[in-house]
Amino acid sequence: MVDYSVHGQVAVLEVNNPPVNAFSHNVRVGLDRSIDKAIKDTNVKAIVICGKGRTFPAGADIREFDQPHKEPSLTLVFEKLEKTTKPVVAAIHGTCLGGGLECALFCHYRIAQKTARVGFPEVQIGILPGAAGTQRLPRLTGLHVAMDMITSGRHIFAPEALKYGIIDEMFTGDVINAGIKFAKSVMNKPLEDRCLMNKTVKDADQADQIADEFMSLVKRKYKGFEAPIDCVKAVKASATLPYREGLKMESRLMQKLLLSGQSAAQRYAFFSERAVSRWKMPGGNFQTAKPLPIKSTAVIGAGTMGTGIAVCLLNAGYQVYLLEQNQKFLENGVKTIRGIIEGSVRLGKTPMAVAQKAATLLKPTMKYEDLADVDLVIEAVYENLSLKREIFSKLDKLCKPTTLLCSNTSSLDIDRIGTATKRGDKVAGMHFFAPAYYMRLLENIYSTQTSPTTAATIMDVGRKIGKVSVLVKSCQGFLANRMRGPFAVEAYFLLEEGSTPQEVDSVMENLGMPMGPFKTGDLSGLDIGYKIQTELAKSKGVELSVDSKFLMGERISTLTRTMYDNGRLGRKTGKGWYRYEKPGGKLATPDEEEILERLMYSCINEGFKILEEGVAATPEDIDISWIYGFSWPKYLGGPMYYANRIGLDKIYQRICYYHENFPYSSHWIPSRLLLKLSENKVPMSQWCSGTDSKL
Ligand code: 3H9
Repeated sequence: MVDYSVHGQVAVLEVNNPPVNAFSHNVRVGLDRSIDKAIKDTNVKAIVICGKGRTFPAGADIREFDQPHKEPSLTLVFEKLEKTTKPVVAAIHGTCLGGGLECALFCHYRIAQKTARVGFPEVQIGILPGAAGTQRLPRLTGLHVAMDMITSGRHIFAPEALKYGIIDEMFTGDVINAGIKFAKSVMNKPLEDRCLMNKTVKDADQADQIADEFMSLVKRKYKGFEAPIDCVKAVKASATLPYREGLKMESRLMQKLLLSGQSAAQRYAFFSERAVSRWKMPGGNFQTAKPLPIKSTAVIGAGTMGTGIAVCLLNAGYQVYLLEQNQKFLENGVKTIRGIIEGSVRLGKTPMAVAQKAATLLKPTMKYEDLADVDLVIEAVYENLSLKREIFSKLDKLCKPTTLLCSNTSSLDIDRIGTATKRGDKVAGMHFFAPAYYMRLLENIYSTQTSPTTAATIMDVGRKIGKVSVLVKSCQGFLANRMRGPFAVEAYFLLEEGSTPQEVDSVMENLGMPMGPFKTGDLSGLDIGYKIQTELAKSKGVELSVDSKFLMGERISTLTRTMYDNGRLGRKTGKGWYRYEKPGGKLATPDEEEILERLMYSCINEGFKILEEGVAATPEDIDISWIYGFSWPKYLGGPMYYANRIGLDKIYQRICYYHENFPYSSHWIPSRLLLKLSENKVPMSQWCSGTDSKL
């Protein structure tokens, strides 16, 4: 776990715990012993700590947080480093994060490869840097930088770290050689001044002011999250309390956070985000299928979605043909793309070099023939099956045989789009969420024809453009919108029964969602729901009227049509739910619990159906879709995680209750899988798709 070697008078302690050299219990024990050995060896005059393989330790082992603590603690081990009379150098490469950075802050010197990153990402898993990080970083950088890094969790590259004094020197080339060379240069220098615990915080006199500034910032920016608030308190303590007292405060806050439900949910989200990349589908999985190389791409349609998708592809270095049907739409699209990229450069989110390259990669066109040689086409025209089929049939005829043809449809059946071509195996869905250049979720959809190679390729493209990609089976609405369906529909029904949009929104916002369903509807445009409803009716051969309350025996809301007919399409027309007259119904206003249950339990029920049918392979796929597609708060872990916390028994009973009361809403028909899982008390780790069910 820690490789020990001596090079002349320098002992090298190389942490060896792939993939990220996390400080698990074995590593702590190994490091402790290696430090003792180096201290005892009279030939050794200096010590270098580094990581084997791809990185310096990236922190404590997060998987151990759910287990009983085993000694030695990180702080206990690290303190030996500062106390020794031999200089200790942290030689950093890769990602030096969390406990890894804390380790480096106990060393007397820190040097880093130019491409290395350092940071304290603990806040993102609902905790704080609890091995003295909150007390030591401010002693190096001052309060302002420390508050910023610790409350945001952002990683910084070596040049920025050098500017703040977090590292002493940058190097290029081999880590061990650089470490040894540096260690030799400081071998006989006094260490007193290099021990951070002896230092004071330089801007301590402004502690109140800086802490107040960050407290109001984190309360606004990370509404509902507990950890950022405790990070501010702990960092402030570095300036207002003696070192040892500050450590006690840090430890108290860390224990509190570790036991909080929020941290457990955020850790679940961390591992789920990684788990969804291990996709599987009939005939293949992430291990058996290899992605095809993709260089050039095309986006069809330069509207809101098409331009957003083009920005994602351009920023990742793909060539993009942007196709529109007339010059004016095309010019507007190009203008939008430039505007988004320039705005992102101004905010410091996109480097200038990337933006300049993107400009050369964009190829606006009105000719389908220009797409003949591209490797991947993403169609992003409006939701109309016959139009999409027409486009796919045209593409099939003119594109080279290996081109993958994908649709950004949010609801239409991929099988029915694929049958318009003779290459169903190369047709798939790539469903982006608006705004596409910002939202992290990419829902990739396979049909009965799609090959695992196509799935592997679009999952790979998703990763390269920085999305969290989830692979799901095609069905009406796919995973995200299908599960969101009952949520939106119940919200409309509650209005018809006397609630106000404000009431419904505030219940969901109090739960932790950044926006309730009506504010979200105003934002994305109320015409979308109307078009989906009309398309669905059309596909069933039904003509809806303004009074239609049922579609094929299923209750529907008349409000969808009313809003559309009145031009209340949301923010884009300046009026939507938030300028809509209150329905003056005489029915009693439902209480908050009912709002919460009807919105959440209806979609949780759908989630279990999605799992049962194998549309999603795991509950993690569902939760990650909600976190990155609908901004579900990570500290609640996702709707399926939330259901597990509430208890499947209770959820099932309430779903039965609503089913009895609302027999014309099929989304209340209880999921069979939910019943089985609740009856058999199956732990969440074993909820899986129908075909794999161990029941
Ligand atoms: C901490 O340090 C607390 C202390 O302050 C105080 C303690 C008292 N533990 O992301 P990847 C796994 S808290 C366990 O796909 P990349 C990960 O699940 C910690 N496992 O790679 C995945 O496993 P699998 C503070 C971890 O190259 C595999 O490693 N540190 C940990 O895209 C590869 O990960 C953090 O929060 C861990 N700490 O990104 C850093 N880290 O293959 C969290 C990773 O089975 N980690 N794994 O799915 C990261 O941000 C990224 O993993 C990193 C590499 C940037 C390092």
